[in-house]
Amino acid sequence: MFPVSFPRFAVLPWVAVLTLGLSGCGGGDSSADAGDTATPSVVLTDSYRVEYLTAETEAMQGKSTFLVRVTDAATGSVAQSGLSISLMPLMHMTDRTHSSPLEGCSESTTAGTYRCTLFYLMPSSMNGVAMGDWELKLTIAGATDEIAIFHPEVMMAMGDTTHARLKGVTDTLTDMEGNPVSRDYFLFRSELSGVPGNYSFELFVAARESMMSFPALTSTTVLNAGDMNSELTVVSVLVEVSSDASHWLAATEEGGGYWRATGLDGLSGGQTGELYVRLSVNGEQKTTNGQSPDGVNGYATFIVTPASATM
Ligand SMILES: [Cu+2]
Repeated sequence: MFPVSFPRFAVLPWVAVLTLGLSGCGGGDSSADAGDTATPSVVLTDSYRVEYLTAETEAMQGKSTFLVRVTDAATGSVAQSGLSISLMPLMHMTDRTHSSPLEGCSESTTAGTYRCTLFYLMPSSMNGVAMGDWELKLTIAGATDEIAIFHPEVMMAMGDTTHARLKGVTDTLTDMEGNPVSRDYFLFRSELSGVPGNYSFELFVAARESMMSFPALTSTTVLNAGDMNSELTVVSVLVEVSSDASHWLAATEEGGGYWRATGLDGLSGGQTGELYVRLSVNGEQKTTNGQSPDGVNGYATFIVTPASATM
């Protein structure tokens, strides 16, 4: 269930989190947040007024998108177009802080309003138990960078699968004690569209470099560049999708970590089904448990419910 594996602390965080949850953590500001808002909702920097707008999609485990409106700090009425805004998500937990995969921010069709897309690895709380606090740090580039920080409440994923994880077998990172641990690959549901007999499933795939870095997986990237123990020069990526775990369709690379398989059969509108996703990097098939592929560990399972057909 923990998306970020940390074997040495496999038990401790739960103890710590549970203790925190039972000792009145509900009095903190996280309990006051609504599902699709962030606190504060407006931040003033030296030059800008930055407003977190109601998310387009509820801030939830998995793919999430939010909008920020940037105006001038003095009047709050002049839209600030053409800015370069970078995003750094951080989750502060009792025992650690980690980041999350992201696409980033770009200006929307409304001048001065920017759309940011990220992929939350964990919710703020699970079944009423606090997990940690999310921080979204937006840095607006300029002569002097200006920073606005928001704290969204991130909901638990319910129903359809929003993301899954596969692990490297010989593809490893070195942990803080110098031991090799499987590299995690995170597969996020991005979009499911189409009609029965011809569905299209888009995924965003990210790789773990560290607790703070989850770059998009492309077929031409270098992971952990410069780290002699963990560096991996990616030369080939194969993402495959199936609705029966027997017939596989290769996904097309769309760029920026997005991969799309089209022509999927075996799903019906309005009915819950399953899609299976396989991932190979440089010829090594990733597995659910980091062991060699044995037939059942070789793919991730996504529960999906295609939209009902509309005429
Ligand atoms: Cu976390």
